[in-house]
Amino acid sequence: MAKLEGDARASAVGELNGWQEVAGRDAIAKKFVFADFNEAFGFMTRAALVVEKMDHHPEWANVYRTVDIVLSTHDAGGLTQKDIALAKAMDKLAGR
Ligand code: H2B
Repeated sequence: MAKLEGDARASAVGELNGWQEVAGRDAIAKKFVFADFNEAFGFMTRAALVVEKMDHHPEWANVYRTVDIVLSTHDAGGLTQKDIALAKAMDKLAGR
């Protein structure tokens, strides 16, 4: 999968809600804050199934009711359409 560059990258990232560029690397990030741990971990569990099906994995960390997620395609060394697709799938799962 080819890295997103230039206009294609800008428009792909522009389609997303609340995902930010990560300083110093070619990646996007979003902090999800849920009502409580149960909601946060339920999201992670549902997302894990999607992630395995896509064979595309997040960098993520959970603290109580927050889940911090960074998406980048390691095999490509940067952002690809796979990251955009996973970001959209995660937003849908989280209802954002
Ligand atoms: N996830 C992410 N985020 N980037 C990758 O390059 C990647 C992955 N590669 N999940 C996949 C797995 C690859 O290593 C396996 C062998 O398909």
